This record gives sequence, structure tokens and C-alpha cells, in this order.
Amino acid sequence: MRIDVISIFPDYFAPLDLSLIGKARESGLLDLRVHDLRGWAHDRHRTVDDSPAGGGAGMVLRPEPWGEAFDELDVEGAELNRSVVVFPSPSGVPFTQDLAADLATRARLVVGCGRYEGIDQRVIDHVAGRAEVLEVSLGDYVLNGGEVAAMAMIEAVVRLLPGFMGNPDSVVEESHADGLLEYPVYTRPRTWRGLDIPDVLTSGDHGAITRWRQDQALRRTARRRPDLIHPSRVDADEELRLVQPADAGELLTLQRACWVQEQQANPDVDIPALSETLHDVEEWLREWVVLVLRRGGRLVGAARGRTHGTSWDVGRLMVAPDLQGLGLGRRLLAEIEACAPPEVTTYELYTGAGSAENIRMYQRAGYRLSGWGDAGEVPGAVRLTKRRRD
Ligand code: JEH
Repeated sequence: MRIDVISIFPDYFAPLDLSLIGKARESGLLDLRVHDLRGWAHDRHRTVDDSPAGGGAGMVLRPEPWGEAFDELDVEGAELNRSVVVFPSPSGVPFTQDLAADLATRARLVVGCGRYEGIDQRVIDHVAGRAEVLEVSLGDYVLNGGEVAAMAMIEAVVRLLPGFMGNPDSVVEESHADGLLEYPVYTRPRTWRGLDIPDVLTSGDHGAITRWRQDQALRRTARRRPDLIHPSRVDADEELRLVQPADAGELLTLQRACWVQEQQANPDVDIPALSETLHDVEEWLREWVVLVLRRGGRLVGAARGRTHGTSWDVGRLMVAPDLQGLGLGRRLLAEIEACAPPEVTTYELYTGAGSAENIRMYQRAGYRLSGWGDAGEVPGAVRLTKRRRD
């Protein structure tokens, strides 16, 4: 990636020679060039600012040096869609991890750092006609110029580059699917100034550790960033009941959301749950025993079952993507098993052969792999069965 930075304070960027960013530059992964805007000013005093049109306090950066800078740096030269010009600005769109990940896929970034009251707006409008332009804000507080914001943005982008710090070339960054803040971390010594590491972390019980961390992350997020949490995550207000015809629409929406990952893990498997219409869902609701789970009024999970000889076919076990990993699937599975009539001796279900996480969950719930679906009716799927215990 090539990054050009334009600033009247190029010395601000000296720290980018240090540490990991410096290594990325040495290794050739990153070609970072910092330019002094005054290099494109031609009067005796290399003036770059003037008073605001229409009056008011402070100074504004004049357009001419910027125009020459963008001409010389050839902003439209790079491949289509692979270059972006970023102007840090207190009135920009928020800088987020998603934006950092987008910028990390580009071949070329140009960062224009303003000062004083900002840059003459015509500069941004002019460049926008020649390249993709973003005015981006680091956050809702006031800085004296774009430099510190540019440093933060560059660090956030460069650490995502494939090959940076041993990043795999394919995965940009495993995103935290649960959208929560991190749980607290500890290291040795076990006791420090009278403070102990929480006992669970030294217990060796990995299930308990995972649950504790999930709980800590949720508590922290609820206190510090309530904006990140949907009520359905925390509300005790939960309801499990047999499906009603009126649930069909929400069920269709949920199953489409839930089976996309399944399709990606099993690209060759035909997954009806993804192509069904509302009408299809309404039909199978009449033929199956279907349980739906609501939290905070929202339909967040479901499962279905029906008898087939002496076995109970289980299927469509689904949990909303943001609530996965909390044990809701296991509970729904147990509940739908409990709906089987007395003559049932075995539970049976199918899942994609590539769905490692699902298969592990079913195995923890007592299911055993009992064959490939190919022999029967579901190519690419595996069959799992479990004896009913009386
Ligand atoms: C600041 C680029 C170029 C300061 C204030 C004003 C706010 C009310 N997150 C960020 N904060 N500040 C910047 C930034 C980013 N990215 C940033 C910059 C420049 C980025 C010059 N400055 C200094 C500056 C105008 N004020 C904006 N207002 C809502 C508090 C008051 C007016 C302009 C320029």
C-alpha cells in the first residue's frame, strides 16, 4: 500500500518510523511518504493560509498549494476503486473499524491534513471530481488539526494489511461477531498488592472460563456502551412457546439470516431454508411441531420436530446471529427433543458436513455421526442420531 500524507507539520509523523509501522515500511509492505504543504507554496513567505471569506475568527488553508499537491501526487492515476483521498475533519463521517478494513483493501491512500479553521472547501470538492474522497472524523471532540487523527487512522489501517505482524494474507481481521467490548485480562503474579486474579481463570475449567468471559464482556458493555446492546441480549423477558401462524414472517427472516453462514460453509449443499418463500414456511408450520423463542419481544430462535417411524426428526434449529454462542441453541434442542411423542426411540438430524461448529454442538448434546446424507436425501450433509433416554 502507498500512503501520501500532506501537512504543514510533517514532523508530527516522525513516530511512524518507529516500531511495527516502521517495520512495515522497511519490509516494503508500506510505502508512506509525508509531504510539507509549504513545498507547493510559491510566495516569499510560503504562505498557505488566509482569512475566512465572509468573516469570522481564525484562518483557512488556501486552495492553490493543495491543487498543486494533488496534481503532482497524481491522485487519479491509481487503479479504479483502489485509491481514496481522506480529509480528517471534525465534521466528517465517523472513523470506524469497518472503514479501516475498507481502507486496508486499497492500493493507495492520500491523507490531506488541515489546520486552523480547515481547508478551503473547493479543494475537497475539486478532488472529489477526480478521485474517491472521504471527510472522516476520528471522534466527537475537537483537535487542533488533522495530523493526530491521520496518525490514528493510518495505524488502524496499516495493522490490518495482509502480511503486517504476521497477518495471514487472506483474513483481514477476525471481527468480533458478538459486537461486545473485550473481557478483562490478567497475568502473573496470582496475587499482586493484595489483589487476586479471579479464581475461575486459574481453575482449569475451560467451559467456566468461557462463560465468565462472556458474562464480563456483557456486563462491561451494558455499563459502558449500552448503545451496543440490543435489549434482547440482556432482558430476562423471555418466552418459549409453540409457533403461531402469525410468526411465519419473522421465522422466514430469521432462517434466511441464519442459513447464509451454513451455505458458505457448505457451498455445494442445496439449503431449502435459504430459498423458501413465506408460503413455504406457512406450509411446513402446519406439518411440524415448531418452537419459537422470543426475547424482549423479538423472535430470536426456533426449532422444529416431527415423527418418522420411531425416530423424531429434528431440524431448523436456529438462533439469531448476534445471540449465538450463549447456549440458546442447546436449550432449543433440548426443548424440541422433549416434544417427541412416547413411541420415539431415536432423535435424528442433518447438518452440513462442513459445519464443524454445529457438529461439535450436537456432539456435546449427545449426538453421534451416523452417516452421510448423500446415501439418503441430503447430499453434502451428515446425519447425527441420539438414542432417547427414558
Ligand atoms: C480538527 C481536521 C483541521 C477545530 C475545530 C473547528 C467543532 C463544535 N475528531 C476530530 N476533531 N477534530 C478534528 C478531528 C478529525 N478527524 C480535526 C481540525 C482539522 C480534523 C483543522 N482542525 C481544527 C478545527 C470548528 N469547530 C468544530 N465545533 C461542534 C464544538 C466548533 C467549531 C474547525 C477546525
